[in-house]
Amino acid sequence: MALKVYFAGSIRGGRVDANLYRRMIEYIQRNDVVLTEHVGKSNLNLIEQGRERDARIYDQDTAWLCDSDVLIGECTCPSLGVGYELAYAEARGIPCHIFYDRTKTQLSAMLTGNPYFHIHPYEREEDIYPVMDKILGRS
Ligand code: 6K6
Repeated sequence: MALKVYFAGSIRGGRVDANLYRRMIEYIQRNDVVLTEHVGKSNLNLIEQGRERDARIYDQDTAWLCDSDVLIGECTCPSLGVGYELAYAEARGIPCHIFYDRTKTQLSAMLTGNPYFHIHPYEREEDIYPVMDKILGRS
């Protein structure tokens, strides 16, 4: 059966890796369901539109998280929201896989120091996909 994947990536933390998120999401979507496809879209409205709109985002995202089988995060670009989602998922026992480009950043010790998280440093984008196959039970 198709897995429900919560893909986490920076939005207000910066969109420098948005195209990478899109490619990772498209790869997952070959066989599985991504609940958060919007994370890979270009032309996102990054402007704060008030707490009511943000409350709807929070409610929707936490509901999707609770419904997901696995969280896959791309964490090269630091994001408070992604950090929050990782802690939220951990508290609910949802498996969390974190990718980051080790040539570009060092991950927070609050992630690398927590044995709950599966950490996947990579140096080239093509290294991501075989690991993703294992996570998604494709190999
Ligand atoms: C509309 C269309 C696309 O984005 C929007 C509005 N903003 C958000 N919509 C949905 N989820 C969001 C939005 N802003 C942040 N998030 C969640 O937090 C995503 O699931 C990301 O994984 C994470 C990014 O957090 P920040 O702190 O980088 O914004």
